Amino acid sequence: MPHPRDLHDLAVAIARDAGELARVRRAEGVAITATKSALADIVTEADREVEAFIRARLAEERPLDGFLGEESGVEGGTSGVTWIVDPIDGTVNYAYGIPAYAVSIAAVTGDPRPGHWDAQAGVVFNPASGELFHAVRGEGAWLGDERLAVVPEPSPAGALIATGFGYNPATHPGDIARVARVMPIARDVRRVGAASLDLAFVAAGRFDAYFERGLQPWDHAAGALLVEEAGGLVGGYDNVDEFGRALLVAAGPGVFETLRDLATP
Ligand code: LIP
Repeated sequence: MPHPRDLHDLAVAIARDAGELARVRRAEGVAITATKSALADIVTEADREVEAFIRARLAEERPLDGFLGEESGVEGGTSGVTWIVDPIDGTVNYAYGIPAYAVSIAAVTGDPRPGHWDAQAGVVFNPASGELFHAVRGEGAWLGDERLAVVPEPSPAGALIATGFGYNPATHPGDIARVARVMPIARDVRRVGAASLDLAFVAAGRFDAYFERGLQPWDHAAGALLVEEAGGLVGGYDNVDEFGRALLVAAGPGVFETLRDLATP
């Protein structure tokens, strides 16, 4: 089994190059090429091109590894390592030209399902800001060379809490009701539009917490490792709503359980 740092170093190198490709394509102009689960669930040609770029680089460097990507699906491997990739997380932001999108790459071992895998390395890179968040299991979470730490306990003013909403309009009433239940412990809420950046911001102490239902493995695989390596807690996967959407809660230890309880169901 490879050393997690070797997986990390490969993920960082690929994320930087993939992010630059995404940035260049954004500057050239982005065309929406298809919709997926709902009209609002879009995919651009850049999503597909960037994922193909990442997949090819990983196959070249580590041909026996598995792969799970948002745009091209799953391919099993024999090495015990699976790469979980969102080529452009925050696709709607990307399409609108909002500089809040990220390349998210995680290397996991074991069962490649949320709550079951063992994340070994993760990278979340926002090419618009140049911020590269990264972590190796057991070696902390970092923004560049800066060590990250979650907010251990929210201030008396309340927690700054990020969340998100699904693409299916039928889920929105329940999502809004969930935010209303959480508001009594919040000083304010934020909606970035990219789960990987929400999680990176929790790790960096920019948010006290984040929660969202309906995320895909590639949305959170890397960001969840950042939060855990920054001293935070991530959970909720076993809590599934009537639409089959699992809950994800990421927070510092001082607010995690309270938020998880308020965000359920
Ligand atoms: C997005 C997430 C975001 C969520 C959106 C969507 P995508 O991922 O990052 O947090 O609210 O519904 O799932 O589609 O941009 O890769």
